[in-house]
Amino acid sequence: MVTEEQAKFFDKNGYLRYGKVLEPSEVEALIEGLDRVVNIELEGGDDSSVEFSVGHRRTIKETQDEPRVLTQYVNMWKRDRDYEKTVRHPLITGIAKTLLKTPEVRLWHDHIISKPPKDNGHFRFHQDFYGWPLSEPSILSCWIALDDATVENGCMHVVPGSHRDPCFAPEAKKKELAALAKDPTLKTERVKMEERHASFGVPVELSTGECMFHHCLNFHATPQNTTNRQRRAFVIIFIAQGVCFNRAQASHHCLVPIIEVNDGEPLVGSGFPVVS
Ligand SMILES: O=C(O)CCC(=O)C(=O)O
Repeated sequence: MVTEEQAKFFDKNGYLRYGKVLEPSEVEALIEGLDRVVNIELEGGDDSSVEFSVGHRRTIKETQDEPRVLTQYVNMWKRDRDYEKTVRHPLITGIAKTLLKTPEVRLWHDHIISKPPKDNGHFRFHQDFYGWPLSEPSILSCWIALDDATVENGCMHVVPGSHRDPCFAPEAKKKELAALAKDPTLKTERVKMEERHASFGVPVELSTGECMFHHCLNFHATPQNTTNRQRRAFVIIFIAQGVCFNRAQASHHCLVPIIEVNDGEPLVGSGFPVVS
């Protein structure tokens, strides 16, 4: 499933280019499910859960005001059986448990992230953790290519080891926020990283059906898709046992309204199922 060497690589570098996890027929089923959801969204959308409207256009405009940095469809597992099967995929969840060193993994959320030709931009370096209302960085993402992902069409670029760099750790972030509140022009290491082009990172090219994992404190970015092909990925975010709701870190996150536990309590509930 995952070798000791792969687990060590992940610990040291904060990412792992794993390889094939889905068969072509499984990818095809996911693409069909996505097309169906996109059509529903373009015909007015499904508002049966708050996050379904997030991250994408619900109308096709003749001229786009601004290219979207990325196009997103959150919690596909609630909308399509094949996606639900994929978030519980034994190989994927088994690797996630090993890399997170946890007896069980819970789903934080999944999403399709796509860079459609002619409507996408450069997604700058960031660490996922600080965008989520969660208590500790025992979280990882599995990024599955639904199209061949290359440098030209905006594959993932990672900064190896950045997840262990004390400059970018939660304690440093707190101090930095306080310093930036006093002087918003401060050029901290984080600000410098955020301003770098994706090419600063290591590209992780993948073929359709292959995946990579990244730690939630690992800096990553994706460049613009400069081709005429789609670049679609299905991303599953797993949390280790015991991660709690931490509202203050990202109080406006789209999933906050469906969190049923109190602030500070372990995140549980039907919206965040244990998947292995
Ligand atoms: O797929 C992309 O373009 C960005 C993905 C990303 O930032 C993530 O999965 O955390």
